[in-house]
Amino acid sequence: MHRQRRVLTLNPLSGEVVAAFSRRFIVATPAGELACQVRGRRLQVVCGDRVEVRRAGDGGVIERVLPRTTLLYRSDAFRSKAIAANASQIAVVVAARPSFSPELVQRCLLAAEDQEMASIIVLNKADLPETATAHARLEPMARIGYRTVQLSAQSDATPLRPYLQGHITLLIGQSGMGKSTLVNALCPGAGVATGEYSEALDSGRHTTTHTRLYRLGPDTALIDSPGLQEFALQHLDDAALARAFIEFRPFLGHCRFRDCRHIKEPGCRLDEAVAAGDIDPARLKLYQILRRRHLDATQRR
Ligand SMILES: Nc1nc2c(ncn2[C@@H]2O[C@H](COP(=O)(O)OP(=O)(O)O)[C@@H](O)[C@H]2O)c(=O)[nH]1
Ligand SMILES: [Mg+2]
Ligand SMILES: [Zn+2]
Repeated sequence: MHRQRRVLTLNPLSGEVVAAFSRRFIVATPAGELACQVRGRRLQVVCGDRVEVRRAGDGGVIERVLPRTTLLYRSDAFRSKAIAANASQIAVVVAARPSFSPELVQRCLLAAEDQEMASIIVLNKADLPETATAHARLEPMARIGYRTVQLSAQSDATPLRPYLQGHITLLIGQSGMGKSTLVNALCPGAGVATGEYSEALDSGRHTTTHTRLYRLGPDTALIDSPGLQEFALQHLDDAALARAFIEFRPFLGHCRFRDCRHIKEPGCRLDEAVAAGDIDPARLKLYQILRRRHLDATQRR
């Protein structure tokens, strides 16, 4: 007798990676959250990825990553690491205490511009008396057009809500600035651990150890990420780096030399724009510093 073999042909589940540990992931699917591993070594999966999952036991195996709209990288001289996929916006979180690095803020903004993501700066801990000074340190970025929202996540995070609607927003910044506190305020039930920061060291402790996505609505989400101490842009080549300075864009391609490096060559349009007051000299300086570091790193490799 011919017995028909029953083949289990379950369609793969599609889902969204809501938490990324080193090689383990949590994927939100229509059937609930699944603990997943990745098939093979080659497939790169990050928080925010939309994936196809095959069920395996209680959990699942990520078989495929769907095309990404954005992928934000951080890198140092030696390697690049993806932080989050499909985020449409970054919110760089800063505060008067611990002190923040305006250069690090700018590096985050540059990385976001490279991916054509929207950006917003959140000045948290507005209850602290030194907030006015912190605000003044953000002035150069505000002048270029970056929006700043000042609030106190501990008492009221609602001023940020209108900026989040319809976006997948990656919260990014140094430790201790209040990213996780913001998530808790905006996403009741998230229950993220937050950390004390050390007055002595003037820095935050790394309470957030992995990247995690929190849904606020069908098309709105927040991604919390561990604190950054460093944010290199080694993965951007010279041209991409220059374009990431949004206020340079109208001038690019108009220098006397086609291959102008914008480091004091005659007829450099960026130099002229600085002289005319259209570009902040500190921003051109930053470009030159980042470009040089990139060069050094490439030569080391
Ligand atoms: N004064 C004040 N402290 C805050 C505020 N928001 C967060 N904090 C504190 O800052 C510290 C670091 O917060 P956390 O959310 O863990 O920062 P993260 O490292 O950026 O995620 C914690 O002790 C928070 O209680 C605020 O609006 N005002
Ligand atoms: Mg945190
Ligand atoms: Zn030039």
